[in-house]
Amino acid sequence: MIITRSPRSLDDPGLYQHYLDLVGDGDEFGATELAHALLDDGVPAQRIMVDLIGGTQARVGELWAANEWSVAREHAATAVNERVLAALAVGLSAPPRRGRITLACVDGEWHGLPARILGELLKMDGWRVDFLGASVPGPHLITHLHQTGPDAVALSCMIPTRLPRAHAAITACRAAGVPVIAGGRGMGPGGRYAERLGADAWAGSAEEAVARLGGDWPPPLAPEFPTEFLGDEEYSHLVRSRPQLIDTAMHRLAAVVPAVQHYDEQQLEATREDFGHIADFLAASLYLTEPHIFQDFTAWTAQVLAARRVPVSALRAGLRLVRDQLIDFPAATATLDLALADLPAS
Ligand code: B12
Repeated sequence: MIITRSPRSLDDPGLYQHYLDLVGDGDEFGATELAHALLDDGVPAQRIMVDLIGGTQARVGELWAANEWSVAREHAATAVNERVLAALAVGLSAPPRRGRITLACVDGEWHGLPARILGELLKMDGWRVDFLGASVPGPHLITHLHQTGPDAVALSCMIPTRLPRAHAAITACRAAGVPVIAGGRGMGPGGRYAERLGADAWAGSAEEAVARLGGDWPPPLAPEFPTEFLGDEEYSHLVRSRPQLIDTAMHRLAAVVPAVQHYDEQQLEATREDFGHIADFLAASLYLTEPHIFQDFTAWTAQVLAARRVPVSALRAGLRLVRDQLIDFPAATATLDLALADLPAS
């Protein structure tokens, strides 16, 4: 008897759950086998990479945020996802026929998988890709450009706190005569910050980037760099005073949130990191004069903390401790006030 089975398809929601279970279990073998089986069944590699691997990565992060998965489980699953992507890509690169691209995540940006996926799609489309990895310091990126002379830099920024560094990197790449395509969620809805930071192009997904780079690339270099000045006195003050701001807030926190007196070392460290994120998101908001960058962050942080049984009142108290120290800075206090007004009541 011949047993026939219908080909596996990405339209099957159960398949995503199965793959998530495999990566969540650290089962690299099983996850790779499933990805290869899809390829054998005729699913395009690009779809497996973007929809299955990329989609699952988003889910992995959400499970971490909801406190359903530990950091260790998230890291292990991310590592498996990266390995599956690499295994799937073997033998799929087209011979280089288009040109050479330097692909990097902005300094301080550790969300590396989206850029990796982009790199694989570009290679399949005939680009030679130098992937420099997560968190690439600007000067190293520029040295690499001088050494390799690429046709483009593709810069990934998933988190808005890295936008000031992205701005510096984009400016330096363009000064070196290499056009920049920017992407990643940190670039804002519709990529609106990419243009303000002077990028030559933006794409919202790996496929869009492939199409953009395969079209009329390079775009004519604008005769002048964008002249918009970003990062005023308030931004500079916040960046300079970041260490004292966090120290003072930590010092005063126990007085307003008594539970902090019983925090262990790990909880104190996590709280200190949270104040760091508050300062960095506020700075990014001021840099671009976009208060909603900070509002989005605080709304999301309220959910993350709630999943860890930290009441929203603690976040509110933390924001007020930061506000108290920035009383002479009207844009900063206005941004904090908007975020405070937005938080849920309890
Ligand atoms: C997974 C994840 C993590 C993992 C990262 C694991 C890893 N090593 O990659 C962990 C849990 C460690 C993590 C940590 C943090 N994260 Co996180 N994370 C996510 C999550 C859920 C998924 C990101 C992802 O990989 N998506 C999968 C890819 C494939 O998605 P994609 O965006 O569709 O990718 C496409 C495009 O963006 C585009 N693209 C990407 N790069 C480029 C580049 C170019 C040139 C082009 C053209 C296109 C392009 O092409 C990609 C493929 O089609 C997102 C939320 C989300 N749903 O995206 C939050 C998110 C990015 N994280 C966020 C935050 C705040 C953090 C932390 C600060 C949390 C904390 N308090 O510690 C840290 C910061 C880490 C750091 N410094 O970088 C925020 C960012 C805030 C914001 N307003 O945007 C997000 C948006 C969550 C949220 N608020 O909803 N995170």
